[in-house]
Amino acid sequence: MVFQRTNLFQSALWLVSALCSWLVSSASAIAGPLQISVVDGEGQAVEHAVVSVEPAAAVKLKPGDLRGPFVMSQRNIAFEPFVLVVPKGATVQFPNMDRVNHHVYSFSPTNPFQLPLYGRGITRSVTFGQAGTAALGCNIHDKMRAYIRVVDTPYYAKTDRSGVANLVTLPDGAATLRVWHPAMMAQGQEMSQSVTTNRSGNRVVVTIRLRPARAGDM
Ligand SMILES: [Cu+2]
Repeated sequence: MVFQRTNLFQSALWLVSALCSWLVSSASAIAGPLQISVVDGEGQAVEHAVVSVEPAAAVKLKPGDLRGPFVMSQRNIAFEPFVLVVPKGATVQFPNMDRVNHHVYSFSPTNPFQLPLYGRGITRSVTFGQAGTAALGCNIHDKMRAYIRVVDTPYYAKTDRSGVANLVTLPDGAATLRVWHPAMMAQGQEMSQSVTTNRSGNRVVVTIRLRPARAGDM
């Protein structure tokens, strides 16, 4: 009899805790999609812009956010992709798909590193523990350029050829939207503005100023 009573008590306790967690999860509602269009001074779509959203209520990156894979390949004597965005703490793989050797480096204050000469089929990796931007180069091939943007939020995306980036799930409420582009004429090549996310979704158009393109820049 005593055993049964304990059982009943435990079931009641479980019900109460389930109810509590349901209440908590419905309080921090998930907002609808946020679509960000990035254009330049002439209204032209800007590709390769990284957009990231930092909710007003601070969000911590979870182990699942760092799962990846995050890959910066070397193929046809070029980095691929040109811009990679990863969450802080992510490990990026650098596979060499070329017949020639590469020596990948970044001298940026954010996560400086060097991967001494390595050849076809070999993958090296680097963990990016600091938010910011790493400009990549190769000691052998001067033309090889790419960027790794490290963000301190799980909510990020990159603009496509039509200058559009979509963030599908966001916490509801006020947030800071950051836009970064390697050629942006602004301190740290980034700008920020306030946005509000809500269930019905939102669209934001961001205009940025780009420095004039030089051969080999992009
Ligand atoms: Cu190289």
